[in-house]
Amino acid sequence: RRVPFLRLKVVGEPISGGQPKAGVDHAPIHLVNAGLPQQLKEIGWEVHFGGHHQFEEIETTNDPPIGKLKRPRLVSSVCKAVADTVGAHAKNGVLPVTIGGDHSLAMGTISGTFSQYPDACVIWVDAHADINTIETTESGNIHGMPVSFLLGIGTSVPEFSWIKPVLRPERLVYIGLRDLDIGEKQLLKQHGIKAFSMHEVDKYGIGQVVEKALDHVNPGRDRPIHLSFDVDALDPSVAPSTGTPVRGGLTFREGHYICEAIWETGLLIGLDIMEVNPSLEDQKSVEQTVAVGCSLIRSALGETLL
Ligand code: B3U
Ligand code: MN
Ligand code: MN
Repeated sequence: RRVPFLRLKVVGEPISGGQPKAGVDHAPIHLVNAGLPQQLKEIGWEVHFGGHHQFEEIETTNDPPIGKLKRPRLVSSVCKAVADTVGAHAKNGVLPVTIGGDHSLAMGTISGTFSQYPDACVIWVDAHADINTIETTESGNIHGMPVSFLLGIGTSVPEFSWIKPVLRPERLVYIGLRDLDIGEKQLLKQHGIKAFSMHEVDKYGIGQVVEKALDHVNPGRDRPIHLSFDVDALDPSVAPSTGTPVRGGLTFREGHYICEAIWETGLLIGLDIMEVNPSLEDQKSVEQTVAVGCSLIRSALGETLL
């Protein structure tokens, strides 16, 4: 079935609280200035750019760590606001496209889309599993943890109690993994979560990997799909300006193929492009990474190759 969306909303989220490096909060403005809204209009979308969220009202001066978690109240309140915005767009039949910001935002975007599509599945494209719990996190950076909150695993943190465990382990699949903490590997095994690491991408090729990933989370090709794409899944030679680059990643085409194949299902109901950081590396790298962010979004939204 085709998703009957005619419009989409680009939600720019200038947030960096889920990780330590400044600049990732400026990605939305760069993608918008690079012409993303116009590019999407040219491929037939009615684009409503929601503007850049302002989070001044959120108290950040007194935000001591909870356990190891850094900036927990800031991250939680921003994600809650994102969940409400994305949820409202989904409810209005508008496709929410969220430009991060860091990947902690997915707690908000996925909570938002699942409020409208509880039977959806998630395809998480990333070098990292982002599934640390308060027990397993070594860095305390919340962008390494959103999946555990969405699954409701690990000791719950009252500040994040608004996040409902909307995601079931069998409705989640990863593509592109290559940098996991020991605790994360155990969590993946323990919960039987399917992952296609770079090893599987090499072994089967990206076409087979996407097919197998869909067979796992979406065997009848009838569940709505939320695609959460961390640009660090791409090789650093393709997307250099990101906070935690890991060598040996997806090629330009492999990344775009994933987006095209999800579009072809006709089931896309939510899209995140996360972790572009325009203050890292030189200007050429920034322009390249911003351009890749834009083209991934266009591919996921049906830009035809021919
Ligand atoms: N697993 C590590 C590293 C990391 C996760 N996500 C990113 N980096 N971008 C952590 O901090 O939890
Ligand atoms: Mn990530
Ligand atoms: Mn990552």
